[in-house]
Amino acid sequence: MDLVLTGLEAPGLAPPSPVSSPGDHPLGPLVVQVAEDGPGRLAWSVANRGDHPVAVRSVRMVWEGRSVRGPVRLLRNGWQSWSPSAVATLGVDRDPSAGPAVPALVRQTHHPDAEPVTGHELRSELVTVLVDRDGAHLVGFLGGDRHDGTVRARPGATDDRVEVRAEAYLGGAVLAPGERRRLHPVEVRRGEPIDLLDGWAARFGAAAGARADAPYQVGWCSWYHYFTGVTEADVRSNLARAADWPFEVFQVDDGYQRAIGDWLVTDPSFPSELSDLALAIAHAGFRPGIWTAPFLAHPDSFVAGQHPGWFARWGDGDKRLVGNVAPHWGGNVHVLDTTHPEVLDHLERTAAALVDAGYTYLKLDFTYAPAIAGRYHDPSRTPAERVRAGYDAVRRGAGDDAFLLGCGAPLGPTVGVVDGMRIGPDVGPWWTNPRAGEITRDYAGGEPATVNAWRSTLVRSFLHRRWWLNDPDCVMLRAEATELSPTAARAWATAVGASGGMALVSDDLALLGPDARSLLDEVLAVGREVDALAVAGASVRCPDLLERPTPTRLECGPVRLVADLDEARGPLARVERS
Ligand code: 9PG
Repeated sequence: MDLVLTGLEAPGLAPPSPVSSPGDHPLGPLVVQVAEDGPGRLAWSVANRGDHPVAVRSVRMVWEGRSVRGPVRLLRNGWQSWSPSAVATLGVDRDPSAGPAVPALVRQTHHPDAEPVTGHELRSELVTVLVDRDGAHLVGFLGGDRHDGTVRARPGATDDRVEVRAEAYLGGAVLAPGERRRLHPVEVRRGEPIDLLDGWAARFGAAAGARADAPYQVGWCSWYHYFTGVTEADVRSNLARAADWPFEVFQVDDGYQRAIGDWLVTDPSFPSELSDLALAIAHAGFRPGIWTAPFLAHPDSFVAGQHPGWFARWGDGDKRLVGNVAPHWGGNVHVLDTTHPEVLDHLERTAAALVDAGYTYLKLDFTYAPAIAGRYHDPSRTPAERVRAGYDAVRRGAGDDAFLLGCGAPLGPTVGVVDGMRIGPDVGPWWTNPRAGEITRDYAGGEPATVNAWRSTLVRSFLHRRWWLNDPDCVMLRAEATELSPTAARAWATAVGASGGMALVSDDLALLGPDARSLLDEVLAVGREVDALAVAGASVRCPDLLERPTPTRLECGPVRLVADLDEARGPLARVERS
């Protein structure tokens, strides 16, 4: 296929405009400037050329794919940590938003633009690779902190055509008269799919000032055994058994806090001061880590009671914007307005207080929330800028030495702020979820299930040490109090090792015997080896990324993950060496 630039679009503001060359192109009240910026790379900007403020939803470059020798397969990269990521086929698969009865909040949680897609259009965030029988093209943005970047592809008017759009999503950000915004450059390149992705990730990471040099992380996390029922006694009993384990981080997850939003006040199940618990963790020889969902607050939290003006709104009235509907948190939680200076100050002070209390590893969760469309204090900010502003405030408060782990996070805006990133959905003490899709419908691939974490760990392996340390999510090694079979638990742990990513154990250590320990030792040996190769510049690649809906292979240097995910028998995986 040949990709030919054919047009520019500003949906809702102007009719599509044909374009074949760089230059200044009027588009309704806007002018879009396109310039060649090195081989296979277009720089662009958008300006408001009128006398009135203009709310800009998105600006798009359009390519026509000609002489296509289909079928066309493409990578669908999800928007945030948990969003499903896998191969799809144009003309066959549908965007999950096009499916039946998807709740709005599910769409808002998995795309910068929650509007459902129509027809056979498919979306991928930040980057895609399109493959036909002639070869592969990459279309990718080289940055993500000014705006989201969505690649949209759809079948063309004839079988030998496709349409590809690179959409700078500004989410209705208001441009003042005369104001110009630089947009993230877009790369269009030909090559081998995995090489293309690897090179793109490296260039993106370098341009975004990625923090990709933290040490390999090994630790313990409370979530996947105790969930919200965790108590201080549970944490302390695991701490008492941890001395013989090779952990560096000991991380308390959701459940210690009085309410979502009140991160410095503990629930009665955690009677000690947060700083006393951190001291106990540090005395045991570990780095204290703690979970927060910094941009959310429950209506009953102190922060919501004291600062009713700190929330994003929706509609015309005073209703607070909902960021998540979580039964385990007692209903709706609301989105803090990260364009409000007082909120940013609060985020900075809260992060500083947690670090002062001893927690130098912060897991920052549900951080997609300020990207949700709503009414914000500063309407000139894009959704990506709202997320980035919140992260920057946390980083200011936590300081340069803190380890920040993004989670539930849009990937683009957070490169350069976080040290680690959850790059997939939650694992769970189960391989598949028998009730998958009951609420989330065609987004079932983003729900908590170990197979879903497996898929993203392989598909997004190439981001490791290019943008941050990949966090594939926790390993679970126990043989009781779990629905994971011992072979499935082993298969998952083996993939975590082969990915070179962060390795946190999430079990009640009282349930683990010598077998669990030797499995962990095996996983860490492979993990450290792969991670060291990645630090030295090797890529962690998934050769069957575009070959099957759930890939089975990873390669880095001499290390090869080989798996068989047979449904009936259950997953098997092992590491081989070449
Ligand atoms: C704590 C957990 C863990 C986990 C995170 C994240 O939509 N939901 O109801 C939903 C619940 C939990 C969840 C994601 C979504 O998991 O990924 O590691 O920290 O929060 O609540």
